[in-house]
Amino acid sequence: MAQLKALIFDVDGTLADTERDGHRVAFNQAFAEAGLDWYWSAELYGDLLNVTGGQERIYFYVTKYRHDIEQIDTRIAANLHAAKTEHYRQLLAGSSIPLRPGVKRLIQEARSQGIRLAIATTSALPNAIALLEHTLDPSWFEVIAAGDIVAAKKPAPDIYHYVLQKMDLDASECLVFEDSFHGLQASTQTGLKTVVTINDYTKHHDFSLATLVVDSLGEPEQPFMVISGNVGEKSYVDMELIYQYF
Ligand code: XBP
Ligand code: MG
Repeated sequence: MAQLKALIFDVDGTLADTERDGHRVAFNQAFAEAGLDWYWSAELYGDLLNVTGGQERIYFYVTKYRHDIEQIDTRIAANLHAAKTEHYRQLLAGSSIPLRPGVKRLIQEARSQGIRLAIATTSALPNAIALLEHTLDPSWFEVIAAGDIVAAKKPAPDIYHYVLQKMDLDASECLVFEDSFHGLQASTQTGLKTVVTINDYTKHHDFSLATLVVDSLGEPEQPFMVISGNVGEKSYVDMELIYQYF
């Protein structure tokens, strides 16, 4: 059996619940600022999350929901997305969105054991960095693979291939943390074992390919709920539980 060498984390929905109260809000601020009457409700945003990448999501919205607009100019979409990124960064600076339960504890435990860390996200790099700056420390992560660094975003496996190549590791030496079907497709197509922490937007997704599915990583005082997988007597994800899968 391979030895565990690294943990690879998705960002949005996995490290923190950034979608509904972060990205969505920032998109709406950018639309209002541009004088557009577009508004993405929390419910509508659930459908828009079927497309990964902020700019791609703008195109998807126009195509699916705005039959009054023939098509959106690529420059306008890029400007809207750039404005949204700025709003998102300000939002994180003002009212930082907390990490999900257990994330910091597990990352600190992994670091103390010399386990290497990386990020694999479809979010734009400045957004990923902003969250890490406000919650953890970007320097803890050997590779921060984000946004357009690869040609195809999740569910394509490209971002995970990129991380493995940069770290010079084999898929069998790593464990991934994801929160969505798209993310799980990307990681499992790369041959990576994956722990899924569900959230309100993803709890109905198909996670049958995951190694373990829980409602959060949990804390000693805040046990997780197991959706699928074998955790023995454990009530939160720690390195001891992770080694049971290696
Ligand atoms: C989540 C996403 C991203 C964000 C918005 O990515 O799908 O598109 O919603 O990001 P992940 P940008 O879960 O892989 O981190 O606006 O920066 O593209
Ligand atoms: Mg995610």
